[in-house]
Amino acid sequence: MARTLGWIGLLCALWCAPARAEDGYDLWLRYQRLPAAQADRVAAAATGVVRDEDAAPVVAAQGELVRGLSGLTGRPVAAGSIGDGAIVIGTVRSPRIAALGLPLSGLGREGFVLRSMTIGGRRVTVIAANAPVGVLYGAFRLLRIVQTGRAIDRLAIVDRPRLQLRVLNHWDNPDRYVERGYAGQSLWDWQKLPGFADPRYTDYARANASIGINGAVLNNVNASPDMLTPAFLTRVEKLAAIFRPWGIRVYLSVRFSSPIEVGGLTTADPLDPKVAAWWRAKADEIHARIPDFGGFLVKASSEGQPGPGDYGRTHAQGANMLAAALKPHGGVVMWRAFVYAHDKPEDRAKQAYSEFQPLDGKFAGNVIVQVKNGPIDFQPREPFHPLFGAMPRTPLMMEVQVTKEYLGFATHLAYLGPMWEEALRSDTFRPRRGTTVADVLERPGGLTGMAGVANVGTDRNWSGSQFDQANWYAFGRMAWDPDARADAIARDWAAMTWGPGLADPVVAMMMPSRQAVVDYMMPLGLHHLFATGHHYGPGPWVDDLARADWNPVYYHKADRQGIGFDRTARGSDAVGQYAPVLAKRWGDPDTAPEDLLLWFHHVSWDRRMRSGRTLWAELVGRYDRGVATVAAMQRQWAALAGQVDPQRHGEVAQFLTIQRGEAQWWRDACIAYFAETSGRALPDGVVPPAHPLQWYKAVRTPHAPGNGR
Ligand code: GCV
Repeated sequence: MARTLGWIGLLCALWCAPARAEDGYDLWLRYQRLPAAQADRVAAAATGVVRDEDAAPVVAAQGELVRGLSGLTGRPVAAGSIGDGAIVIGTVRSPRIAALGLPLSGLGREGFVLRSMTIGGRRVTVIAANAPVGVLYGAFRLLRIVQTGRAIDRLAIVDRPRLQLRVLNHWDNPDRYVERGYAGQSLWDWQKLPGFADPRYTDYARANASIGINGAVLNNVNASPDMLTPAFLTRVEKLAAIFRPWGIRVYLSVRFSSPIEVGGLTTADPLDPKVAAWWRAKADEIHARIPDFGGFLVKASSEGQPGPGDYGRTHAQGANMLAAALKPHGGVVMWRAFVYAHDKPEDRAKQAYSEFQPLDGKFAGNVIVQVKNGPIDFQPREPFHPLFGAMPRTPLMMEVQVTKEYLGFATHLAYLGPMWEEALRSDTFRPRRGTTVADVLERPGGLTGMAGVANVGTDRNWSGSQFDQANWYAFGRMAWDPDARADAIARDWAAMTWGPGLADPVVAMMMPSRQAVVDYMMPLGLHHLFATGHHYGPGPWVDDLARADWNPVYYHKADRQGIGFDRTARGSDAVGQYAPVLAKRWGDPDTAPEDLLLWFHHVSWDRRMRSGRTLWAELVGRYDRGVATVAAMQRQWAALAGQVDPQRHGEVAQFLTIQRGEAQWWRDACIAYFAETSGRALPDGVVPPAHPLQWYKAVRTPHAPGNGR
């Protein structure tokens, strides 16, 4: 029997393994040849790609279809004329498309119709839109359908994005250092720009367009004023030109004090007419170079960044001044609500709400407030941010972190789709039950959007790991449709990235992976237990940092009696920032979800949990469950050897080994610390940490990347 299996394995290695080595550069756009029968079916329905318009996105759509379908069918699919199997693409400007009377009204610039139909007796597939970029999105949808093994002969798809601004925020510095980046250097090679147009810029834009991302903020929110100097703007102009055919606008993060640093003024007071005039002139200068420039992203009066607060002005006054400068050109301001100040004694989780909620309705029409998914800072699990639903007269966009600053960096496999789905589907109960965060983002009549802090860099695989590509992919898909399901997205990504036949086992690894990180790092609502600065590895004991709210002990408040942050009315009352139904539910430890228990409550170690275990036993059990899930992922991946190209398989296998070791490190360090703090013995049968607590406290990781600077 073992011998037979050995032969089958060998044959499979010879026949099933893809022919060429892969390094992940091609992302989910690999366009590898389909199995023969399927390739034949697609080839019959895709004989050529026909267009009669020259707009750059339509040309790009044709090129991508030719490239993709040729690869997938293994036969040359060329630009062609209308015949059986033609793919006819275009906008309503094309008489041929206009004559079809397709249901394009209400689809805006970016929506599309994808339909199998007959033109002049020929069976064709039509991709039609109101504007060229819609055609491009329709082309990528058709390719996705083919890549995931679905049929294309009876298509009747009408779609459009649900949010307007779907942007990647790059935290890239001018020297190419990426803050919280785990995938190499910044993609933007400022030294070689504008002379050298690295082909990678086009591939970046293609990848974004394939998932509907339509904006890129090129630089870090901790912004250098240099970005606004002509030397950089010439280079930004070049990138904008490369991205334009792919429907991507560029944006810049701006430093609020730039009028002083770059403009030579003595103030950046938003109410000073000279300051407003400087920003108007700067916006004019940028738009003269880049007519479709998207606008500014601003981190102000937060974590030491300058802002309107320096002059006693509000965030609305600061944002509106910039908005006025951009308005004549159609630009927008994305103003971040991630603010907290060291001189405020208020619970950090409350500060953004306290500062922004009273400003509801005070922002100009081309301002959108960018709110992180949770009230602290991209932790493995947070409740949704209380500002969602609490500013009904202000457009809000959600900011998520695609790069995994707090989820193990690039080496830990953690699919973030379920985390974002959890936030987007949260019921805000504002103004009424059933109003989810996704509904709040879609608020009609103003700007809408979602931003993701990018995880890409110069690594060949773009994201630092093969599986982190899935987070880039999922971000785009959820920004397009905030009600999209994480598992369906994972399935598409897995089929395109690893092959349709591997979707099931790969999705089975991905779906529990984020909860695994929660479990082995900070279960039951614990948060911010990270070692100092780089946020790599455990540091629940840290209590010596300058600001109270940078210290893990501030967040877990563990002592002999119990653990957790009391955010009820008896404590900081952060729970009071939510709708009354939620404040009541979450404010009672008996009705709060156990996954958020220690976020909102300080409870006894002996508290009886729903499992029947004490809190202490439950906590230890969760840590063990996290490690066990990683061990299971290792086994699942090992079973795919021979079905995945060796290079990518080997890379993932090695990363899983690292993750397994680090999950154990987290589990052991946290259990050792909480055992000592609580004075409790380990529950029966639990394997003790490998080392005493002092050993974990002494661990130093000077090589950990991505630290702020
Ligand atoms: C860009 C966290 C990160 C910082 C980041 C900040 C922000 O504090 O650790 O690196 O700064 O969030 O979102 O502005």
